Amino acid sequence: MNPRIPHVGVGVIIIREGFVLLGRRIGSLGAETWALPGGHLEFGESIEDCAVREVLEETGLALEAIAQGPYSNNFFPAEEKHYVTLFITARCPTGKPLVLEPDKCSTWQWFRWSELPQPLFPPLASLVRSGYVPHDAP
Ligand code: 8DG
Ligand code: MG
Repeated sequence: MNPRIPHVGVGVIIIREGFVLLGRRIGSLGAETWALPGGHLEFGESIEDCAVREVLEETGLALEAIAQGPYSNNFFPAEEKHYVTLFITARCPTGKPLVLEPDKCSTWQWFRWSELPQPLFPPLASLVRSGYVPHDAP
């Protein structure tokens, strides 16, 4: 991938009973940080389809009530990478998140927005700094 152009990432804010789902990243950009499920937008794909696909690939969970969220703009100086992250909000009332890509994520856990773990993946850290709070998950 050409590192000298901005890339589009999708981050999915899955809300269940006031908690949001985060995974601990391993082995790539932002290793050891906590991130929303998500990934690269594929060529020709809609943002919503990307959210559904990435969450299914990574956790096995099926999304409902998918809605557009805010965005963040992040430059990663050490890696010379630049991502614009488009956030999506969604519900997922049932099902246990599975670690389906163990080379990319070591664990999934539910957190309250007011009690997020550290360190956060920079796109999520930017979102928190912006003052954004998901509906029904303060
Ligand atoms: P690749 O194998 O094609 O390189 O990527 P992939 O399979 O799509 O990797 P991924 O782990 O699904 O996507 C991770 C990339 O997505 C990550 O390196 C940067 C980008 N990304 C953002 N924002 C967010 C986010 O909030 N959460 C996640 N999980 N990935 C994000 O730009
Ligand atoms: Mg992916």
